[in-house]
Amino acid sequence: MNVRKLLSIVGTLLFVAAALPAQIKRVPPPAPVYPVPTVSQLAWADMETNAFIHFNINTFTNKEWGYGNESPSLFRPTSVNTSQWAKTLKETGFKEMILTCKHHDGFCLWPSKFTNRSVKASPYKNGNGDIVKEARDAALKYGLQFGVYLSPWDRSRADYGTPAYITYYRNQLTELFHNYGPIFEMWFDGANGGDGYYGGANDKREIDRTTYYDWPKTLKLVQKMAPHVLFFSDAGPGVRWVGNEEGIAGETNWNTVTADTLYPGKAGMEHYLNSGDISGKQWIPAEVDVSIRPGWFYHANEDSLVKTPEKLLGIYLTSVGRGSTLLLNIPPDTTGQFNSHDVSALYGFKSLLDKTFAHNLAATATVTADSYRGHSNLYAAANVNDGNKETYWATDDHENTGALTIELRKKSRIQYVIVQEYIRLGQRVKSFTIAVWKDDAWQTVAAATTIGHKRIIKIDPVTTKKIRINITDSKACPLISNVEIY
Ligand code: FUL
Repeated sequence: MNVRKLLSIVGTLLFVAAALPAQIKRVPPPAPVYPVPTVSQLAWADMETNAFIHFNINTFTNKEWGYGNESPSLFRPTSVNTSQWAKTLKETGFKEMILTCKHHDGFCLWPSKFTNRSVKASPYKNGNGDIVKEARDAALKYGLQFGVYLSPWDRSRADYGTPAYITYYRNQLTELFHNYGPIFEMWFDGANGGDGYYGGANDKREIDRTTYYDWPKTLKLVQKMAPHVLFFSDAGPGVRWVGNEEGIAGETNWNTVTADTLYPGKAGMEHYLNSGDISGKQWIPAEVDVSIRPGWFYHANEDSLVKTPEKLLGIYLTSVGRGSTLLLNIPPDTTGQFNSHDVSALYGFKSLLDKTFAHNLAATATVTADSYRGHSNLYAAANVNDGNKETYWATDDHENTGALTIELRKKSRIQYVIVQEYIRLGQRVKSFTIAVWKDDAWQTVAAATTIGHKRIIKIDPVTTKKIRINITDSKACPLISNVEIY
């Protein structure tokens, strides 16, 4: 072998060696930006649309809040069919069903051994019925998660306001968690209105909401029975209230808050819960609870006021589309089934959703980035349209901005851009813009703040071949797991 040839081989080897490492070498993943979600919180975020079911004596008395003196004999549904609830929910895309096992009036939908104020004192199945069991079984049958709502405020109990009631409340929680699991989510309502029947006292009872319930002890009790259960309350610790009941998460929506700065009635609390806190110390995402009707319980005179599919799509965009999970309430009517008005609104919503997000133009697009982490394919731009939410585009550490360019197969009319962060390693993006290539230039068509689990940006319809997502600020290097375009 002559010297020339040898040098050429050595040169080639050196060139290959220099080019290879970035592709092959395992570039370390980005460090988490704390706090980060738990496994249950991640699963909850992916569920996106869940259902609330308000059903009890109020359904028959046409009230929203029972006073606590209503006779259990009023609870007389004619043809309860929890499979109809679960089947409808499953077919319209819902992933969980949370039932009001006991609302503020104290009537229990299961035959609790700690009170007579329950289905067992009602005409339903001659006192042998158990709606909680029927609902749980139907949820399991249709592959839905099951959640329970047990109102902390009880206007029926003589002992409400004393320590004895807290024992009663904990006994009931134990009963629910022992007999009706697996329970995915536990809903602690913050309402404590004051006046009530209270075993005949007919008075007004104020409790100190920060101390009376001794929540840390109650949560520990439940966690022993169900270690992964998600607790909803105004301030978490699993999921927080979104601060309104209109279906609207903040346009800026951090999954983080500092829960111990919150207390009921604090000025500005609703706003804080709505937007979260960029420097929050805990991961407590907002859940958007809203009813399909004006009220939470069924009232025949609201049949004409059931939200339309278009309205529900709007709510989807301001909840799921702002990085939250939607909890939509559908109240069974006096038969014990979802009313036909609500059922057709749900199917209408589902078909509108399917139609709106039918054909993801990004799936067949070519995506490039101005930079990507360590020049490693592990973090390349192509990860955002590979259909795998576990892979993501990332930039180098300290590179808190970056741009993704999505080139479609052909010029298309677009109206929605969906972006998702890889939140397993924390929520990062503070601001971003969307631009489209039009008239030989990039034109900015939207500017927004947070992304989180999912951000859906609706733009004025435009025909283009190229879309650019510019991350303009982030807490640390941005991690984008998914982009879709419709
Ligand atoms: C509120 C309650 O007072 C309503 O009746 C309903 O249950 C809603 C989900 O939460 O605080």
